[in-house]
Amino acid sequence: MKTTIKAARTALLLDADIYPVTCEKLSNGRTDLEVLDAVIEGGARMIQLREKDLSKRGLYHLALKFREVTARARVLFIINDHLDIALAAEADGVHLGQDDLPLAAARRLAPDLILGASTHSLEEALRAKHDGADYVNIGPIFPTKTKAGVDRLLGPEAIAAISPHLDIPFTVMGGINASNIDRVLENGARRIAMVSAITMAPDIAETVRAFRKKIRSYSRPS
Ligand code: 3NM
Repeated sequence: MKTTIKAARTALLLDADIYPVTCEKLSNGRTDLEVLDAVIEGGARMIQLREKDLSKRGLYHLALKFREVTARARVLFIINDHLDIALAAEADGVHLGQDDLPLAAARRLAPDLILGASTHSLEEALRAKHDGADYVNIGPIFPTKTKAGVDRLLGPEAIAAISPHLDIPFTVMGGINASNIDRVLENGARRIAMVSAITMAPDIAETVRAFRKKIRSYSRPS
């Protein structure tokens, strides 16, 4: 049977453990492309290009380069916020916040893309699923300086409370690092999205390798 493009993308999503998210200004002088190379070297199977300060044109050109590298490495490539850029650059998916294009509209325009949604409660997560999300991110789990205005912390226990009600993959995010990753894993998370704990690391590839090993030391979700 011929594998559809959506099925191939979903298989990569299911395989992902660590989910690095870019932020060039938090990358200790390294470019997003250098960070990309390093996370791939460390074994990441999924990456999100998230650059809030770039022009749309600039983001599009960067996305083309990300597409080239991620296609070669067979890494799932998601773009934050911009469905049009995701389609134009032939990314694998788009990640949408609560104030972005509604998921249902994105789904109508892009049946083959992986749609991810930022959610901050069970209600938002269930609505996102209903509206066509392939995965949801649950956050913020811990305090983070990376994103302004996310001050209603969920805490790691929220993962155990929310996840039994979800039958789609979920990622967790917000302030997760080497000192607290066990607490999200103990509460059932198996796909972990991170900005600064990866982008600020002195040795990004080694850091990703260590996080992946840690995640994989817990059992995979059924
Ligand atoms: N979204 P760090 S928390 C981009 O909860 C983002 O929706 C969040 O960065 C949410 O890993 C967050 O450096 C920032 O804490 C995550």
